[in-house]
Amino acid sequence: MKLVVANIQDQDLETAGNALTDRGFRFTRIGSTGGFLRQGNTTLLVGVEADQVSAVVEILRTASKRRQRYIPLATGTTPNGMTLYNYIEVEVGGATIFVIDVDHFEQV
Ligand code: 2BA
Repeated sequence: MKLVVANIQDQDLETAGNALTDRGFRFTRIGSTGGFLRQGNTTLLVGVEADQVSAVVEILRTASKRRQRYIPLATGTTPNGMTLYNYIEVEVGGATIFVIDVDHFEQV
């Protein structure tokens, strides 16, 4: 058995979740925060048999969109002490996916 750990953007959660449910995959969603942007995102945990991993990855690939984010970068200060910012563009997504071997699984 495998555990697919997937980080997706919150905006893609409904599409991804519906597609996984429609195909009969069970999953847990966890609210998470990206370390770089410090903005909310979602982590999905999907437990599947090894031969189903590619189907899950394909669903996530289809559901997850790439988007632009803009983050402030301090570039200096004005004479009266106000901080000046420039915004830099960062591309986020689709999905960041890890596939982990599961040593043991049971529901009691
Ligand atoms: P964040 O850490 O907030 O990163 C958001 C986006 O910022 C990243 O998009 C990437 O384009 C950029 N970024 C991240 N770290 C950077 C750095 N040190 N320098 C320049 N740009 C940087 P994605 O790569 O699509 O990642 C989206 C989210 O997926 C991440 O949000 C994080 O929550 C998760 N993630 C990505 N790679 C990961 C990893 N190796 N381990 C754990 N989580 C990861």
